[in-house]
Amino acid sequence: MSTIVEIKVPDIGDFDAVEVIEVLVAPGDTIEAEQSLITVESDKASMEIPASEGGVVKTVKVKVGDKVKEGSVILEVEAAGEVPAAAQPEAQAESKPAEPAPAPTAAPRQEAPKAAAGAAALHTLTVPDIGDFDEVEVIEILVAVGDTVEAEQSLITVESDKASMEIPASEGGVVKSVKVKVGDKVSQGMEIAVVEGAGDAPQAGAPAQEPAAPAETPAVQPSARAEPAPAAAPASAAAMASSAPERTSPTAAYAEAAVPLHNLPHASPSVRKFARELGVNLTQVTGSGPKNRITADDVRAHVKQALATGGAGPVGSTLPAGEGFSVLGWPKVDFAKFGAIETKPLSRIKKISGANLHRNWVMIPHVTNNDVADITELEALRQQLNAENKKSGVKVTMLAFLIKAVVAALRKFPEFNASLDGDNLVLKQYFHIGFAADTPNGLVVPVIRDADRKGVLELAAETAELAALARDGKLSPSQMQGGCFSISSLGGIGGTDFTPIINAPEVAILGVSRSAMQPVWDGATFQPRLMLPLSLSYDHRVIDGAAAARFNAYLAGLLADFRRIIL
Ligand code: CAO
Repeated sequence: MSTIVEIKVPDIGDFDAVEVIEVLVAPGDTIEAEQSLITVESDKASMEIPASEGGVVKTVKVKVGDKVKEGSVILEVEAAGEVPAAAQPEAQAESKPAEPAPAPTAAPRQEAPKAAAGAAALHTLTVPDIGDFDEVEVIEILVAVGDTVEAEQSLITVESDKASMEIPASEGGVVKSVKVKVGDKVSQGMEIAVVEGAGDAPQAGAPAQEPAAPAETPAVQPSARAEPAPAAAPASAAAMASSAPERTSPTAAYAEAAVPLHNLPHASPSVRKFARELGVNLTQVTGSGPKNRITADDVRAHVKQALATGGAGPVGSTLPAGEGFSVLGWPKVDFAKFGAIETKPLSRIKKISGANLHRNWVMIPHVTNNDVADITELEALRQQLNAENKKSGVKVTMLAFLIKAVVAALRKFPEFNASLDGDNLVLKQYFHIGFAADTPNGLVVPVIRDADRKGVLELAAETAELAALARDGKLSPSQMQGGCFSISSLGGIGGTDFTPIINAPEVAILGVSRSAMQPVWDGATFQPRLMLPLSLSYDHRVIDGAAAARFNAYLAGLLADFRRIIL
């Protein structure tokens, strides 16, 4: 036989009118005892209210935005095989958690060393009684060393899978040290911070020390804190710790604080957990719920948008706060509406190089310095060498000269032969030079190792060999690794200038465009000179504009008079 049972809000302390921010079940759902039914939230804590028993949901009596308190009916369930209706109140009463946990309003103050008038003493602020569960995770530290905190000001936010609450200071003072960090698990009595309170003092001559043991009884509390806290909170018991039908108290969280709330994103514990699982930084999610609360759908939409924008969207789990990019989703257009189309998948190389180029373009502050080199003599030399070496089969290319000249410039300007590693610059003492090679399947960058130890002819032979391997798709991974600096030469094709994208973790790249005969003023007359455009893109975090201009001018000087390379 089945009976209809009302499930009510249990004892959540002596405050009322807590707002429902989420309804987690719907008519027809089969629920189990301890399953979360609704999420309620005050200005400082949110908690999920569990079912006192299971069954099939017949009607839901609350909606988002309603205010509820102890005894408010949340829903009616049909409990199969239950006792007759007449017995319900008792049955329900029995299922209700009986032992409310004490409120975490006031952490017992620890005894300070005996005071000397006028000096300051150190007090350890600990986690107060937050119910009989422990190991609750710290998700936010709300104070830092040097901050002045007041009694009842929130110090940290802790969170279980079902509730979050802020833990207040039992007394005020200047924060001397913070004893916990995000991710730590805390329970009652554990140290949160040490504050130095004016008016108390350490023993004369004694260095400021942290108190050793908690006082037997709570210290006299400032009046601001004397406000009685709600005795217990039902949901949180089940909520914070486990499915055990015990209650915990988010009371401190509900107490009035002397300071404004910190910027904890407004979201329920389950949404926070969901976001953590997906690696979503909630500070980058826009909430669509009441008071901009972030819902699970907001998190999903955020992830979808990030995926649609190729990962450059605001899923910022790997980016520090504030470094994410919030951009429009990629336009979805039905091109077939406008004419005939053919859809072709990107090549594997294009997919890989595209993702790398995208990251490098977005994450590196690029600046490009453009210069021109007079290569009239160098080109004459190249042609002469090729005429002389016809039989050898090795064609001397401009690229080989460029590699040689770049190595000399890297020696002179070592910060171009470097990589960023956090706050360090890694300066390389080897000279491995990459060059972009155009292949039928897309761009690849073979690397000439130890280019400083090779002559122009050897460099020409090796670039030709690697370019052939690249075109045949036969480069091994090791032939594309370890580069210090890259050259992208489009000179054989055309163009006057372009902005090459830095090949991270390198810090600069040289783009070479097509050389052209140009009239150059020699002080008396215009001379026809073969001028080669050099476009040097550099990572402005590492290289200053002046250094880039010097590097490019030096390089142009070497190409104009290659004899200088031996200097
Ligand atoms: N100005 C004028 N002519 C140039 C020149 C320049 N800067 N560079 C090369 N040339 C000429 C060469 O002299 C050659 O002419 P000849 O046959 O008459 O001697 C012709 O252009 C073709 O040169 P090449 O391309 O065979 O040889 P290379 O050394 O210049 O280039 C390589 C080799 C592998 C760099 C090239 O084949 C290539 O793939 N370039 C494209 C690189 C690229 O895609 N960069 C863009 C990356 S970002 O998308």
